[in-house]
Amino acid sequence: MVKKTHFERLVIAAYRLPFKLSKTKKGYKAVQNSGGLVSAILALSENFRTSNKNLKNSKIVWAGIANDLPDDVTPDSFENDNFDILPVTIPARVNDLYYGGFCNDLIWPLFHYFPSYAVFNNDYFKAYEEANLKFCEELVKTIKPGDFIWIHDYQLMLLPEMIRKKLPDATIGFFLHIPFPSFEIFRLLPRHWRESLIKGMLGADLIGFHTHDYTQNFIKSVKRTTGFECHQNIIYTPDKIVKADAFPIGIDYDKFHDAYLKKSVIDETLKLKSHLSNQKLIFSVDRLDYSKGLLLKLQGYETFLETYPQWRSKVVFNMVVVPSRDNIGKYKEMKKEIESTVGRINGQYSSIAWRPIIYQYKSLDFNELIALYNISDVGLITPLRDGMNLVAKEYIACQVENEGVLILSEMAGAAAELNEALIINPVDNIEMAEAIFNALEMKPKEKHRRLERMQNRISNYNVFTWAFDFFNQAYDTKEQQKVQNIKLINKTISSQMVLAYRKADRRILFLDYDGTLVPFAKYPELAIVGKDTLKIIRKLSDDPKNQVVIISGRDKQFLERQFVGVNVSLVAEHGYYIKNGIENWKATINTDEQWKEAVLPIMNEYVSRCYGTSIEEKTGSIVWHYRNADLEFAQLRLHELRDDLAEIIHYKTDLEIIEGHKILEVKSGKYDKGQAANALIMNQNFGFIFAVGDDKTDEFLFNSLPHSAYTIRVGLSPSFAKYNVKDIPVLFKLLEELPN
Ligand code: GDG
Repeated sequence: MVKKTHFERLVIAAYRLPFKLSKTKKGYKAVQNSGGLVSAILALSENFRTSNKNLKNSKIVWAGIANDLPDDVTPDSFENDNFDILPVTIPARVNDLYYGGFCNDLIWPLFHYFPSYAVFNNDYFKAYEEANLKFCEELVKTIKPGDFIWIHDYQLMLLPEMIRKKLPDATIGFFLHIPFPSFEIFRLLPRHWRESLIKGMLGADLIGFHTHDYTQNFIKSVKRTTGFECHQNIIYTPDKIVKADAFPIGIDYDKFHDAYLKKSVIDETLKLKSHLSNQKLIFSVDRLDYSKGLLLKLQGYETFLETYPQWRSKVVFNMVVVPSRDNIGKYKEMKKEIESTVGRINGQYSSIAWRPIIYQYKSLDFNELIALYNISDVGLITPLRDGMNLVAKEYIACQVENEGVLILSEMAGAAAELNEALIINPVDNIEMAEAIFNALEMKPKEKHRRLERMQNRISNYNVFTWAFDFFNQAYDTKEQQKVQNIKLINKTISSQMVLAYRKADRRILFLDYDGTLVPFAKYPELAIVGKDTLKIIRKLSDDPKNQVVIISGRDKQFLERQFVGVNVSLVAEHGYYIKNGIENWKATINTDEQWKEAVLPIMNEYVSRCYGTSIEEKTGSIVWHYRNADLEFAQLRLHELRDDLAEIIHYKTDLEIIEGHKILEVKSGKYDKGQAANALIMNQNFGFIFAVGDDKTDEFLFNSLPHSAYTIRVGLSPSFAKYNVKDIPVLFKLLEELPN
């Protein structure tokens, strides 16, 4: 899977450094932190060194927060074999508002679907910006051309755009380790914050999530927040295309799968077994957090003990809770409640010889963790929400000697891949109790069959496949951007165009109106041509060698009003009417308007069925506008409307449906902008033909003009046009350059 990955340095940016410093007699020593990302990148650095020819000499630089360092700490204190550390320091007060506030009091609860826990505070956002900026400043000092910059998680969502502004050509990937919530949750953020977060992430070339669902949620939020066009999982920002995709993080499978052979693990396993007598073991390990559903897990286990008394004294539940943030009120209370529930259940069901729950509030060392994965009969992983949950995957990888059963919450990202686990809803204590019973009673053959499938999957898509898949897709996206950049008008192309313009004795310029000369407005009547734009057009149209044609879907009257006193030709209603210079309007075809009687009632029905939509009636067409509607809902209605109209079109064969920017239009007769333009250039000898537009209807124009024409699409969408310009201001610059 190495393919295109060939960087010399992988630059990681994550809130937490992979090490903390511990004081020794000689000074300070870097001690590895635990956690999913650290293990993944550590495994990757080992893989670069030992098994990857392309990356043998690649370095990993890791930028993370290193606050409150003692004065005697030097950069050497961080020295280690795997990474070059780039410490980022921010004032403690800012860090509290940034990390404790915006990240953990707002984004964490919101993105884990606990909106009532979310705290909205303007100072939090300011601190979030400040901290991201600090990361950016430190990173741009060190980033070199050719580096792969990989930004991780919800603490750094503004960073991709910040780096992009300083280093436009950098290769930047962003990965979110927690869920990306549905738009209904995301939109709870103040408008400015959510726009900043989305645009911040879109600074990357590639944005990764654990699951397809999170990716779709993100794309919907992009559409709703920015209005950028998205096709499947490609987002067309004004600057470049960005890809969003699912990359379910994997584990270092072999390390977990083969760990049972290690002497230290064997010793630990024997020790644990000696305490268990013949009881079956249920095991769980979670950080103390409300997203983990710890109390509900206890309730599920209690229901199991109640419902299946035959299992009492034959089973033990070892519940490990890893300490976290327990100096904060909410966490402190949660811990108390867990402990009192454990006490109550143990109090109710214990006998002299048996305690149903062994509760531990601590972190385990690696050998102990593996031994517990290894000997337990059931892994009980039941978060209320979890980006992925690596414990579930590690548990599966460790089922070698004593094959166990995984019970997994459907709310964990891991459930998308581990669907042979017993999947449960964590709030349903009856379902959880049944699953525990079924797991304990499951036949070895069935356990083996389920495990085999899951093990195959996670050993194939392991942490290395995950990382290289991400790198390769990022390089693919870069390639796609290059293809587009070739089409983007650069200095050379614009100079050629200016030269061709000047050489020609007769020229014709077709300019679309909405989205090309005038940005879209909330209501069509508000999209009025600006003074500066008129100046540019006048300059072009006053040249006797030029014929300037405004070519639009708008009606005759509107166009006339916009260009009073300007020497332009007008094409209205997508080519239905042409006004050639000072001549009168001419219709290009003859149709009656009877067809409208069949179409109008259907369109009206859709105005009632989709709030915010409206109808515009023109001579040759009827338009359904949905710019001001809920776009997702309107998309649904759009499909239905198309289906309803298809029935009419079936027997009225001269009717046509066209779709443009947030509109669906039904027109009668075979005319389009391409035919209108050809009527204007027919039998004439133009040495320079120029056409610009931004919409699907302009594609007819681009497609039908002679090959020598300079055709340009505004925006980055794929097009028949020869070139793209990123936005209207770039087009105006070009139009200004032509006559000078
Ligand atoms: C984020 C997302 C996503 C846990 N307790 C002990 C211990 N661990 C190790 C496990 C595992 C890791 O920590 C925890 O896995 P998570 O999946 O919860 O990872 P986080 O980094 O906390 O969370 C999560 C993840 O990122 C990766 O993208 O899956 O959804 O919230 O590796 O083994 N390790 C040891 N002792 C413990 O007591 N040694």
